[in-house]
Amino acid sequence: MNSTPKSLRLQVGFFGRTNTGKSSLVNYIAGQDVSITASMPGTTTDIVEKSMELLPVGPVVLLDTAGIDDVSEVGEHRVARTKKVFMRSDIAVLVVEPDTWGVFEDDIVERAKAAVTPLVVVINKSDTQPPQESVTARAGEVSSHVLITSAVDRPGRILFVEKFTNALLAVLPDEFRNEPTLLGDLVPAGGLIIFIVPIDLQAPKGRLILPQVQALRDALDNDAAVLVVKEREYAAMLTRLAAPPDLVVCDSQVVLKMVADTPPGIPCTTFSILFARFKGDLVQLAEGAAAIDSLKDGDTILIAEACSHHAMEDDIGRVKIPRWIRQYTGLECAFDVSSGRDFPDNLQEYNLVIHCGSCMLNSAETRSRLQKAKEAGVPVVNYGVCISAVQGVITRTLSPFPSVLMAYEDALEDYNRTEDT
Ligand SMILES: Nc1nc2c(ncn2[C@@H]2O[C@H](COP(=O)(O)OP(=O)(O)OP(=O)(O)O)[C@@H](O)[C@H]2O)c(=O)[nH]1
Ligand SMILES: [Mg+2]
Repeated sequence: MNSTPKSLRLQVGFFGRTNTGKSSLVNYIAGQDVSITASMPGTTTDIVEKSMELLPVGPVVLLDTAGIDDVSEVGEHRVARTKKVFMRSDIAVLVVEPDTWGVFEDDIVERAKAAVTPLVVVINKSDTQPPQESVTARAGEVSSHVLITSAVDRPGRILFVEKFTNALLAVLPDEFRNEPTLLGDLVPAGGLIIFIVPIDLQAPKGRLILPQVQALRDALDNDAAVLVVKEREYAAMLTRLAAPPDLVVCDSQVVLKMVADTPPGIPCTTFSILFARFKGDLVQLAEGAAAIDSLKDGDTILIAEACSHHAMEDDIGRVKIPRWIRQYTGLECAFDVSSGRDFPDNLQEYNLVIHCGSCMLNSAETRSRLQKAKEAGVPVVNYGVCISAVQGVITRTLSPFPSVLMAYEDALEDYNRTEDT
């Protein structure tokens, strides 16, 4: 991530009067305190930048600015500096209070128009009062993307970040509109990736499986090199390299060995996680993985297979995953299995759905199943992400995707909180 040059990162500027909550909003989106906030107007005196990965938009820089209504002596300099940030912003976010829209807001709108910078309006502090009609009306006139929020509403954060990201996606300038890639964005051009591919009895004769071939192709399309190795030779191979690899990717079944053999600091993940991200499902699946930690004795888990197959001895879905869940949680849960085209209608009766890698389903079908689970309020995880979780290495395998990791950790906290209450 850090090797993405700043100019390739989408720059999102936050503008508005002093005290509207620009800094609070930047912190809210970043999920951490990067900018100082205070009830006193004029708190932010210089530009504060936060680089982060905001999926599925990609790498972004959030730019927190000083309020443009600062009339103090030094205020003039600050205002001048804020106006400069305007020139740098690819997208401008105008932060307003529920009851205030005046010349300063209009001024920002004019600047955005003049610079042909897309504008998103955030009406903040909605916990203090509902937005006035005049404010929502004016906001709606100047932007088709108006979000109402409260930067102090912690439980509402994930939903807001999703809405905010969708707004950014909707107004994203073309040059930032990347085709989704499997892994090309995770390594610099000329980088080295190691694939750890177990060749066991289940491996097809004489070839690699399609996801591995697709990942290989994606690496080549992005001018990276790939070294393919079995898990047994991996550690020895690492010692032969002059520099550490930029990324290591393994089959979920050997994730524990990969993490054990990979020195900290080298980003590593699994094919399953790469594909879940590629299809746009990773955040929901990571949140589903967090639910494993709050399972209780007697909970019922649905193992959902997309294709009907003969269960093999030591079958991953029917045997291994239930065993790992038992070992990881120390609980006795009940497992139901559904297979084939039909996804049960009684999802709300389950405490967790563990879905197969859905190699037989297209993205639309996978997404509709995930949506169904979301509507039923049931956490859902797939085999690959689940394996990382029950092997206790998920924070490592999600580390190449900071915003996903954040969503996972937030979900863990949320589950803990609901348990406490
Ligand atoms: N109730 C409520 N308070 C908020 C909200 N957002 C921010 N605040 C509070 O409003 C005050 C100002 O927030 P800041 O984030 O510092 O505002 P700012 O726009 O960055 O202000 P300047 O840096 O001075 O321009 C702080 O006391 C925040 O805690 C919100 O959604 N609801
Ligand atoms: Mg501020």
